[in-house]
Amino acid sequence: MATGSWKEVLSPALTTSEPPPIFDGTTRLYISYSCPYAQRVWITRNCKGLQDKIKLVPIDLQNRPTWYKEKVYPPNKVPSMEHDNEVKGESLDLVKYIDSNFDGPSLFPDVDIVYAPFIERFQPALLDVRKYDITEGRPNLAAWIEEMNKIEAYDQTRRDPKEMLKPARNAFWLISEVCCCHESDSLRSEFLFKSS
Ligand SMILES: N[C@@H](CCC(=O)N[C@@H](CS)C(=O)NCC(=O)O)C(=O)O
Repeated sequence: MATGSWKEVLSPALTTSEPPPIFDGTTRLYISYSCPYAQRVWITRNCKGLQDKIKLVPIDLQNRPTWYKEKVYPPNKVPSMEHDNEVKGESLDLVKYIDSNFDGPSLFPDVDIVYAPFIERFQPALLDVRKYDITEGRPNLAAWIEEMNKIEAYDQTRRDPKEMLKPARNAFWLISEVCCCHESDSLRSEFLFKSS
């Protein structure tokens, strides 16, 4: 796995600004800093040491530029990647595509790193909302998380855990509201208060 001790300077997420010069030969990875699907492709790029070959283009999903859907990726989701005059999507396909079409150490079959962005979000969210520690009684999982956190190519993509909590709280609140609408108090308590 390629490593490097330098920290990439990340540009602010694009909103309504002008689009980049699409199909000018630059390989661009369109991501959102908060998206775990995009993050797994971003980690792949870093693991293979492709920071100079694949340019990151961060998009603000809450205030998405119209050119992204119109000119880059009609499904309007991240991640997507512009390479060889084509734009491809779907995170797992992109992980495989980068692994087989670019230089750098091969990630397969050891692709645990694609799960890390999800654990990174579930762990603090469950701890915060349900006071549930997913690592308690699971030493293998705890060791796995510890190993993942040592990977610099991953570390560079991680966000402040506090940033992850707001969407998680909203999601739990939504579940709570849905259960209330269906007068399902027992379901609601199951979701929200079981372990608190
Ligand atoms: N199956 C897709 C999922 C990508 C996805 O859902 N991305 C979210 C952000 S995490 C997105 O772009 N959502 C925007 C939308 O659905 O409008 C993948 O693996 O790449």
